[in-house]
Amino acid sequence: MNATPTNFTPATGLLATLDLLRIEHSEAVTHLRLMRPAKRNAINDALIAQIHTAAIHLPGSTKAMVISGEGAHFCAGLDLAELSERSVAEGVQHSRSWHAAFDQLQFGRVPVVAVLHGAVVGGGLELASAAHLRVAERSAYYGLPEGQRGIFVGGGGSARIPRLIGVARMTDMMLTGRVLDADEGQAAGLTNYLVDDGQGLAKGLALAAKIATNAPLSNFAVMHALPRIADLSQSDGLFVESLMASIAQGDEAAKTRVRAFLEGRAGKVQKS
Ligand code: 1HE
Repeated sequence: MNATPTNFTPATGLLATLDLLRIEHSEAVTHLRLMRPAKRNAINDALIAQIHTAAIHLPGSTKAMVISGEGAHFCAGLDLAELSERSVAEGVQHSRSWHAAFDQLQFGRVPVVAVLHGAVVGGGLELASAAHLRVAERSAYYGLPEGQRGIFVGGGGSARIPRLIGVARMTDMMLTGRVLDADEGQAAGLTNYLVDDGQGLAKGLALAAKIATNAPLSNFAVMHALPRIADLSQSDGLFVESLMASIAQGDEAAKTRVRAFLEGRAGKVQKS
C-alpha cells in the first residue's frame, strides 16, 4: 500500500493514542489507516472501538476523510479469533458496536473516501460500504465469507451493501461464496473509481481534498439527506428535498458561490 504524502502530519492527543490506527492530517483532510497488517487488518473489539473514537474526535479542521489499510490487504473483516467466546446476548451487543462505529462514519460530520486494495471481505466490505465513495486498486477483491463461516453479516452489511449492488448480487456472494474482482466490483457499482495498484491513496486523497472545498451544507445534505430521501416514498422525498434545498441555498456559502459564478469568478462545468 502506498505511503501518505509528506505534507500529512501525525495526529496528536487522543487520536495519537489509538494504537491500531495511524491517523495523519493535512489542512482539511484526515487520513485514517488500519494498522493490523499482521492480521490482515481483521477488526477486533479494540479496533472497532478505535475506529468509533477516531470518527467522533476528528481534528476540528477536518472537512473530508480517507480510510485505508496497511499491508497487502484493506481488511479481512471480523477478527474470527474473538467470535467463539461470545454468548448470543454479547453477539447482539457486538454487532451494535459495529453499527455505532460505522454509523459515525456514514452519518458523521465529514464525507469518507475508502481506498481499497487486496482483500475487502466480510466486515471489511461492510466498513467500505459505510464510506461515501470507494476507490479500488486493481488488486482489490470482494467477498462475504460469512455464509461459509456459518454466520451472518453483523456490521451493517445487510442494510448497506444491497443499496450499492442489489440484494441479488449480495445473495449470490453469501450463498455461494462468490468473490468479485476489482473489475466486477466496479461494474456492479461497489466502487466509484478503479485505479492501478499503488495509485489508490493518491486518488482517494485528491478526491477528499476536492470534497473538502464544497460548501459544508452541501456536503451535509449529500451525507444526511440523500440516503434518507432514497428510503422515503417519492412524495415524502420531494418534500424533504424542498426543505433541504432551501436550507442549503439560504446559507451564505451558497450565495457567495453563486455570485462568484455570475460574476465570472468561478469555474465552469467541464468534461474531465
Ligand atoms: C485473521 C483473519 C480474520 C486473517 N480473523 N485472524 N473474514 C474471513 O473469513 C477472512 C479470513 N481471512 C482470509 O481469508 C485471509 O486471511 C486473507 C485472504 C484475508 C489474507 O490471506 P493471506 O494469505 O494474506 O494471510 P493469512 O496467512 O491467511 O493470514 C495472516 C494472519 O492473519 C494469520 O494469523 P497468524 O497468527 O497465523 O499469522 C491469520 O489467522 C490472520 N487473519 N484474517 C482473525 N478475519 C461484524 S460481522 C462481520 C463478519 C465477518 O467479517 S466474517 C468474515 C471474516
